[in-house]
Amino acid sequence: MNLGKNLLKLYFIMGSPNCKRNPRDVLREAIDGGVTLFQFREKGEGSLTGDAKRNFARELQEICRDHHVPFIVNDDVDIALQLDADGVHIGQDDEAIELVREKIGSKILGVSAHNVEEAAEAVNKGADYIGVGPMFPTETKADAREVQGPRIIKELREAGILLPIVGIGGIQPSNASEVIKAGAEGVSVITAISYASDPKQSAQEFIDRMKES
Ligand code: 3NM
Repeated sequence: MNLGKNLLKLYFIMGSPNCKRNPRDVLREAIDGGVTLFQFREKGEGSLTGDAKRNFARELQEICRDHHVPFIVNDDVDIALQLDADGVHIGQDDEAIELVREKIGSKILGVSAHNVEEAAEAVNKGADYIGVGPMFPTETKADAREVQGPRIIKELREAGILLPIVGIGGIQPSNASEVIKAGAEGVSVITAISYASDPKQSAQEFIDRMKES
């Protein structure tokens, strides 16, 4: 799928463990503030499984639909297909890229990549965008790799990787423009929005700060 120019700009990721308030309200408010794409990522302590996970995903999908925000599922290709989600995001340890592409057809496919080799493989195997991180220190992903900084995005661009890129990990309104300046189309954010006392205001601040870059 050809991603629209600004679709990746403010890519919000969230699951129930990332919220201190009702996740449905958090998502609605974040979308009101300008989130352009949403990823359902139900991982970590206390995360839902089975039917509860699927039903929760469906509720969040409906909120996205009502606001015309694409809904992407992290890792779980089965749920993505069952719900007819707009896409799937996979990491390096998940199912093979080409297999997922075969299963999801023309839906959006995102792949996490950490270096030129992984990025080139994602390009060759049909990813629509790559997620690159961690940009900055993060406590949200227990097994996050060493901080790479926005410099890695510049390196990928210099190596000829043309696919859309989103940076991830520790991104705040104050450092988002560094990620864009390095060559990314957008930023992926969990806690800077999901834990914000005012998710709408946080999302708006991201959008405003990135206009400056
Ligand atoms: N992936 P926050 S870092 C889900 O480096 C995820 O690939 C990362 O959460 C990677 O915005 C990360 O709260 C967590 O730092 C991002």
